[in-house]
Amino acid sequence: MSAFILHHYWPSPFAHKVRIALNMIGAPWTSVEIPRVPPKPLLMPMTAGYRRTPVMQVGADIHCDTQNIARALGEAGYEDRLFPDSSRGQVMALSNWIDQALVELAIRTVITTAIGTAPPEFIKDRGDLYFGPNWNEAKLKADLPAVILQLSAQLDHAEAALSGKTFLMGDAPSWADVGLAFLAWLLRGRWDGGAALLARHPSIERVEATLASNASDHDPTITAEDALAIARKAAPASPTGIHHPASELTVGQKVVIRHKTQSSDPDITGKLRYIDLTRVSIDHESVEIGSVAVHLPVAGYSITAD
Ligand SMILES: N[C@@H](CCC(=O)N[C@@H](CS)C(=O)NCC(=O)O)C(=O)O
Repeated sequence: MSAFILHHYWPSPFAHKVRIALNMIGAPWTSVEIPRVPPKPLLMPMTAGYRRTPVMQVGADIHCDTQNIARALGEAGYEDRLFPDSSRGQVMALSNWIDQALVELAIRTVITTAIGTAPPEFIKDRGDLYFGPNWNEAKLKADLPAVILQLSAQLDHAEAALSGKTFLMGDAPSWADVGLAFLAWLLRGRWDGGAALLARHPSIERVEATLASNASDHDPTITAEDALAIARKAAPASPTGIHHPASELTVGQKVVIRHKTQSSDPDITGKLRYIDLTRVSIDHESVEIGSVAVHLPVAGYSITAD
């Protein structure tokens, strides 16, 4: 069984981002399927409150958020394949732009057009997660034409960024191209206007076609109970310490980590284990698994003393 255990469900776009990346870099991975909406009783004991998908487990180290998962894969020996020619800074900047500008608009489009067909509790869960406390279905629908205009403008920038190149960084694919590939997969698969919009962006379609194939190949699936047992038997292997010049926090201090945007995400709490410029880690204990280390990116989250 591979070291990388991906907790995910197949329709999850952000999980698909990691599946495409694992395939692109040739890293074997093991699949654990989790529920699409809470409760997630066999996942949450491991994540200190983080509820989103995907989560990547390596023994008793639990990596949350795809931004941090990319870093974990880089540290596991895949840096050059994710960030060719030492391009990590550029690639992460591009990838964050793809997630925050393009994927956000794509999710808005997909959820808005799913109103009336997807189960109401799913729409409610995702609305509260993505659109803040005051969203409503009528406003989402009224905003849709303007959202699609924004989306096509941002897609045009991405298409232009690929002009004369095979991939965003040149000849080799990177984590940023993975961002475009999962975005295209989401638009094509979940919105009936997606294929027509993508057809106007042939370079993005080419990146999608190159990277998205075989993204489901993985080592045999294990159960969530097996994954919990693996965490229970292991000890966190990640470092400890304060490596952020501006942080006044201390190792062992209780901290709360919150999504920076307004959302229904629960707080993530634990004892600070490690922080540097881009990653924060906490120690977390639960009766089900004992001690694990939970890792998140710094960008996009507020980290404060509890
Ligand atoms: N910034 C996060 C976003 C993850 C995210 O929003 N994932 C969606 C699924 S694609 C999610 O968590 N939906 C709610 C859920 O699975 O409970 C990341 O990069 O991992």
